[in-house]
Amino acid sequence: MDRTLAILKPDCTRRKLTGKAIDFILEKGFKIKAIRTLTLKKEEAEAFYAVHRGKPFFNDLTSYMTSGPIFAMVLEKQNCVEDFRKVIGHTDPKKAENGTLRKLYGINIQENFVHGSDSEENANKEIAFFFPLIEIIT
Ligand code: IDP
Ligand code: MG
Repeated sequence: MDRTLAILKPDCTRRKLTGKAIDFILEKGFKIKAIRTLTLKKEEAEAFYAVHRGKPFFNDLTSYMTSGPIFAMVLEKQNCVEDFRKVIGHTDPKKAENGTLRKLYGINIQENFVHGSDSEENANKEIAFFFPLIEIIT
């Protein structure tokens, strides 16, 4: 079964929206195969978002992502990567489709509530970033 890496970002945790986000994700048919909460260190956030190094928002992004606890989750479903990207919506909450997580709860293009892997290849890498294999095998 296909898997993706989801992150409930610090603005979700800070506003105590974790439960609502998890309910929403489960109601959309995703299974949570693994979950953990942690606060990223700066170097960890920089490594996770390495593809964005050099962009104007990189420093703000990694500061924001280290500003408080996050929840990282391995989600499972058919067509998981693509379907979860649909569920979270456009990067910018203002442009996100109605009924998506970012439209419902995102604050702005940076504090946009949730992360979802953008390809199967990246999903595998991002899952391995947060979870040892033993935690996600059934
Ligand atoms: P994605 O999360 O929808 O895949 P990416 O372009 O991969 O979007 O950007 C990663 C994260 O960086 C976004 O989720 C958001 O938190 C932040 N970000 C992206 N573009 C901007 C921007 O133009 N200004 C500030 N933050 C941004
Ligand atoms: Mg991305």
